[in-house]
Parts: sequence; structure tokens; C-alpha cells
Amino acid sequence: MKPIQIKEVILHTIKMKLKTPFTTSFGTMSEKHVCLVEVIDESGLSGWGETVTSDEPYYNEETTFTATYILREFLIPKVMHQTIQHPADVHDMLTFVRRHNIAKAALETAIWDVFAKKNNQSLAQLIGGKNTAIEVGKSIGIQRSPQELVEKVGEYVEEGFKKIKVKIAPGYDLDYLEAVRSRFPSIPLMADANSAYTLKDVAHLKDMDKFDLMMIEQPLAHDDIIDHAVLQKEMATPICLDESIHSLEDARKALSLGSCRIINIKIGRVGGLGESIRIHDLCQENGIPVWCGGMLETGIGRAHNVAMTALSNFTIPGDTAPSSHYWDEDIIVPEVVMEKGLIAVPIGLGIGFEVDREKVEERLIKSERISTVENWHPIP
Ligand code: OSB
Ligand code: MG
Repeated sequence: MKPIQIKEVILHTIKMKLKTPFTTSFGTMSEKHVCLVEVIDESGLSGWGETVTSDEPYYNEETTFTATYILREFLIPKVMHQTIQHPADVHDMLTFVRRHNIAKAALETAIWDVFAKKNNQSLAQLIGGKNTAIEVGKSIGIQRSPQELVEKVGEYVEEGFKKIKVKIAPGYDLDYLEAVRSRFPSIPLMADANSAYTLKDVAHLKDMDKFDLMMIEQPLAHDDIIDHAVLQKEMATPICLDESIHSLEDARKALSLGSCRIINIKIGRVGGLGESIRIHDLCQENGIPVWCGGMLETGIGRAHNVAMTALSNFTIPGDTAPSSHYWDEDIIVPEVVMEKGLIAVPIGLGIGFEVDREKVEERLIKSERISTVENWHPIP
């Protein structure tokens, strides 16, 4: 395969307004800044990635602005003008920076995109993804009442989504799940707690076993895999980890402790597509199914998610709803669309969607062009 060399990187910071505010156990989001990373190689091809951060450090420690800073000061200077033989190598080039995984993934995914284009392949093809269409689920934020949640679920079931995920938190759980289950006795249903519980709640969480959930996602602390192993032994419902898994090593330890039976893979959270693929493979070898999590991405991050989900162990529908569920207008053409609960894996080069530069301009807050390695931080 042809290697690439990065000649220039443009950081486009944009502001995106969500169609409807999204509420989780850590708050409500109605708009977000996104830093789009455009990597330009020596032949003039562009590859795109995005920071899947929010504006506040509530899901993890990063924000859009910390990610942009780390990209500009440390990550971009490290890869600039280097010959990159394969994007799977980029993760290790970036480990000199501790954590900041979302920042790393924004750059690394842009490199995957440009590398695929350079080598005349779609991203899915480059990573060995065989699925031609992916199954899609819908993640629903916390609603004001169980009745409102039931209505939302009804709408999405009607629309064809193959899995319904409901956000829960203390006070917004048993009666909400009860209402959904009694109205829809057999839909594929799961709950995501975003770390809202502790081991003091074991009896309460065990009560949820009666709802026949596909899984409960991240019930306990964001940095825990020990208590989750204790809880999994008590609960019949499979535990799925999200926040706790940042790397292949975390996944290996969680599997060996029995902390979960399913893993949600988010490219941003684990620092890139390379690490995501390694976690996918490890889970496959161990009979652990995976699915693609969502971070309210623009079309760019969504396109990377769709390509990754073409890998064969993504056997559970992901949080990869179509563009129209998040934005009045997305920033890619065509937008990501769903038909009968499926999204077609694009066959065009790289991510397979064009970035609509006019739409990026309209939403632009700031743009920075980086082409030299003028940096006051010594890069190891
Ligand atoms: O925990 O999966 C999560 C959104 C932001 C931060 C964390 C999460 C989520 C979602 C949204 O559940 C999924 C989506 O993009 O639709
Ligand atoms: Mg989650």
C-alpha cells in the first residue's frame, strides 16, 4: 500500500445545534462545538475526522477546546511531515500523550480516511469490513414522564429502528422501563445509566432483570471494572461497558474479571479506529459481541462509525441513527440515511461522503491552518 505524508492540517471549529436537546444522567445538551480535523497529504488529498467531544467534561475529561489544544500543540506536530506506512501505526505514535483519546481519534481517523483515498479503497474495505449494510438502534434521552418516553419509543419502532436504548438514572428508571415494556413486550430494549448507580443499588438494579433487557450499559462508576464484576455476578441482565473501556488493555482486563458480557466501542473513547479494531478482534476471539456507540456526531464521525460497523463482530445494532435525527442539516453529502432500520455501508473512497464546505463555513467559529512544526513543546 502507498504510504502518506501529512503536509498540512486544518482545524475547523464549528458550532452545531441539535434538533432536540439530549438528556442523560449528567445533564442536557442542546448544542456543541466540534473541531473538524482536515488532514492534507503530499498529493493534495483531504481526510476528515472530528472531535466527538461535548463542550463540558461530563462524559469524560475532555472538551472540544481541550481536544483542539492537544491536537494543535502536541498531536499534529508529532505526525506532521512523517511518512506514515499504515494508519494502524498512528495510535502508537500518539501514546507519548497520556489519554486525551478523543483528540487522538480525531486526528487518527482523518489519517485513515486520507490513506484509504490514497489507496483507492473505501474505509470499510481497508479495515476488512464485510457487512454491506448495518443495523441501527436509537438512543433516547431521559424524558419528562414515562408516557412521553413510550410515545417516543413508539415513533422510533415505527420508523424501523432495530434496537431501542433508553437513558436511565435514579428516579427515571423502573417506572419508565415498566411503561415501555408493558406497551412493547418484545422489542429489543436496553438501558444506559451513564454511571448513575453504585453497588448500594444492587437490589434496585436486580429489579430490572424482569424487563428482559438486552443489556444495561455502564451502571456503575465511569472508571470502574471491579464493582461491575461484582454486579454482573448478581444480575441476569448482561452488563455492557462504555465509559470504563479506553483501550485494548482495559477490554482485556474487563473480560478476564467478568465485568461485562458486551462492549460498546466508541472510536473517540478508545483513541482511534486502530484500537477499536483491536478491541473488536479481542472480543470476537472471546465470544463477546460488540456494538458501535454514538457521541452525537456530525456526519463525519457518523461515517467513520458506519465504516467500522462493517466488521463482523458488530452483531448488535449501534447508536448510529441517521443525520436527520440530530441536525436540521448535516455537513456531509449525501446525508446518512436509514431504510428499514439499515444504513448502507458506502462504497466510495475513504469515508464515502463529501464534506459540504459551504455548510462548514456557515457554522464556522474559527479555522487554523498548521503546516510547519513550530512548537515550543519538545515532542518526544
Ligand atoms: O453514553 O452512549 C452514551 C451521547 C453522548 C455521550 C454519551 C452517550 C451518548 C449517547 C448518544 O447515548 C448516542 C447517539 O449518538 O445517538
Ligand atoms: Mg453510554
